[in-house]
Amino acid sequence: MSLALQLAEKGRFTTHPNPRVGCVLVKDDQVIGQGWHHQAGQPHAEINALADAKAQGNATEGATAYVTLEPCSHHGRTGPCCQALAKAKVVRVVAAMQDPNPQVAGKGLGYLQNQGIITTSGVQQAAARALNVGFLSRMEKGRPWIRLKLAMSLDGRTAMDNGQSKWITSAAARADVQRMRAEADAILTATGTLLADDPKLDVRDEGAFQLPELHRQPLRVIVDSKLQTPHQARIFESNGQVLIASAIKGEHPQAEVVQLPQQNSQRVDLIRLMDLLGQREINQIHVEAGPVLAASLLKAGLVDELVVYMAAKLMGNTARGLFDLPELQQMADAIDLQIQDIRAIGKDWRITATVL
Ligand code: AOF
Ligand code: ZN
Repeated sequence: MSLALQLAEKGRFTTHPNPRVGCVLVKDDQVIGQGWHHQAGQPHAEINALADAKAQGNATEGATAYVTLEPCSHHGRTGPCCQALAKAKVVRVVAAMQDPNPQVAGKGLGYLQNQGIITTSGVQQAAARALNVGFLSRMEKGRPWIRLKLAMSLDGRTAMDNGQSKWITSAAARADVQRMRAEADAILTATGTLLADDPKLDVRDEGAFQLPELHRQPLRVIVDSKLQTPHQARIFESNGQVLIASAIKGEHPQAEVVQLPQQNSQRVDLIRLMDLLGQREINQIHVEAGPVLAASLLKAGLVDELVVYMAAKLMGNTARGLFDLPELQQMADAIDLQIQDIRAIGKDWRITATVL
């Protein structure tokens, strides 16, 4: 299963909107075939592993299949993997987890059992879930998994009072951010950030980060309540689509505009936006925005993971903080986080945390 998880990992940047899945076929204690899912529309991991065994001249009869996700039972873009495994006469299927996709959910394993195949589920489940946080969030909650990326000085500042913020972190941290953008299906920002920094918010080779093969530009989503995104903004320069979420009705020459006003306010309803993105098969969102959108997402319970790069700089008391949360007055109001990981990235530190 560890090998199957490593194979699944190879699809990290390319399987969208499908999950990342790996499969290993074992017979007489030997690996006889390996495969992973590369891209939606292409064969699933199991089919690739069976083809690999065949290409090597290995008979699959009597083999055990280790799969990081329950084999599918539906006719989607491709045929059902559970049937292919049964046809290949495997005798045992070990899955890391059930597929939460309602089209499959238990039916794949059920089919295999009916064919007399021994099944096990739940082996290395935590690792398998971690690999597909986005797909699981969309299937289980109907909305994408959201990661908020921030950069700050040692004294917790994210921009000078005049708005300057280039650059707080080093080139190594910026290359790390490219990798995170690349694994997301969509990048979310706000007009304030476009007006202040005019970022491209695309995925590109940067430093040690090289664009993965088969990669496509993520959808860029702009929260733009008053429809102020400039027609010439650099976000429109790269390939890939841009979606503007606005509180007012209107059009934009460079992007699709959806009107999603919050009740009794001039702002965009972020929960409805996430539901819409879930319907559009967006699994994972990467947010790069300023303190206003960061705070709104946090308050709406829409931050699944916070990634903060901390640079060894002091920016002083007139510089701006990470979250615009003026309503926090008492220590009792403080928002508690749980740190999941801290590591050095070049000269900077990267802190990964979740909201408690
Ligand atoms: C598997 N093995 O490698 C993957 C699975 O549209 P399709 O035909 O590609 O089906 C996509 C669905 O199949 C996806 O939503 C998920 O439930 C499952 N993905 N299943 O047996 C795989 N990628
Ligand atoms: Zn399948």
